[in-house]
Amino acid sequence: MENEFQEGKEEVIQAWYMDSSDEDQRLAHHHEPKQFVSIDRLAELGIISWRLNADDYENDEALKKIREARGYNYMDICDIRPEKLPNYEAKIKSFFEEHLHTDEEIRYCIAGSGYFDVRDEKDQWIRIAVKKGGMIVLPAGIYHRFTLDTDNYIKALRLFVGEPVWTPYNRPHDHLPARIDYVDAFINKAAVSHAVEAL
Ligand code: KMT
Repeated sequence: MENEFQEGKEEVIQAWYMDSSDEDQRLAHHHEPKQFVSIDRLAELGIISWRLNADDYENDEALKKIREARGYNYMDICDIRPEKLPNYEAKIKSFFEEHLHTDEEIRYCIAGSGYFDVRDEKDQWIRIAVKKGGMIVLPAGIYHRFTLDTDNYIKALRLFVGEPVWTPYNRPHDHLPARIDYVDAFINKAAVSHAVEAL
């Protein structure tokens, strides 16, 4: 399943290491020169992604297949733009607080675009730019945050297994079982594989 629906994915999902400037969070925050991060590296951090046909999300067999395989029975739409989202400024601020969830965060961008930032195994920020047609899964326990880009608009499907729980646990919440499991499954492994590559 993780290897299906990959064609053309790099057109809608791109990732790079962020610079540390405290300029507007909506800017790209590239290093100079740019330091792109491959989809394989994201997979090492437990991040899964697909490219789907966002013009047909209501009838799309590919989306159905993913939902069935991964048990994503719940789905709703969030429309994030200044004129649509109640409490826009407060919500944007809370999305950008570094946090984790005790379940996966599954988002499918059907219009607009946005940035999902995640921490790598060395605690560096990787910015994942997602555009229309990009679907990503951030694993339970990964520290992350979200921001709109300078277009100020994303429409995304939110999926979930069972009754949705959106609670953000702002960093630090290292004692939560979801965090401990994530560190065991991905952070320690990624750190070891990079140490071996460096030998
Ligand atoms: C979250 O939980 O951070 C969000 O839902 C961000 C917006 S998803 C496009």
